[in-house]
Amino acid sequence: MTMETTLIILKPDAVQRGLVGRIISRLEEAGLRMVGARFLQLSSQLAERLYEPHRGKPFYEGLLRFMTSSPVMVLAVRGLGAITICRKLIGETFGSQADPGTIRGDFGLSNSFNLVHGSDGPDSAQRELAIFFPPGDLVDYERAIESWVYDLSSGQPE
Ligand code: 3AN
Repeated sequence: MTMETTLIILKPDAVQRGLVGRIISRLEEAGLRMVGARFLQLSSQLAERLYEPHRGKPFYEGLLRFMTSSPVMVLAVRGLGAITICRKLIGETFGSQADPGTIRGDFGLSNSFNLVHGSDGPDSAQRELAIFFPPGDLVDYERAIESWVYDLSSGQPE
């Protein structure tokens, strides 16, 4: 596994329902490290950039309306294999199908209001992070607990 950074968005329903802290806790408790954060209401332009790959799909217009309807919390999250790990922590796309134990499975029921976005691969992570965090904006730092989150005895985190 390699050290990765992924884009996580706590969507308008997460903010309105007061779940921001609990969802961030899920990521922190797993050992992931936050390296960027922004709280903002998405403009149409930003939402269109983010969801460019979905342009033209039946749910696209509704998705843009939802994502611009209220503020969101945008996070850059770092860890070994962070992209896949975050997708697993988030759960299946539709809240109604997401397993218990996942964020979507534990906190939601709706298919369109599904609380969290997480980049689905290295290319989308890079593209999506660049939308919200200009070069140099992410904050790299050492955590005191790092050697308990990862086995560092080989010199590489494992
Ligand atoms: P995920 O967020 O699990 O990666 P994607 O990338 O397939 O899901 O879809 C992006 C977003 O579009 C989803 N988070 C969800 O909000 C919305 N979406 C996807 N498929 C549908 C659908 N069939 N109906 C309504 N919204 C959808």
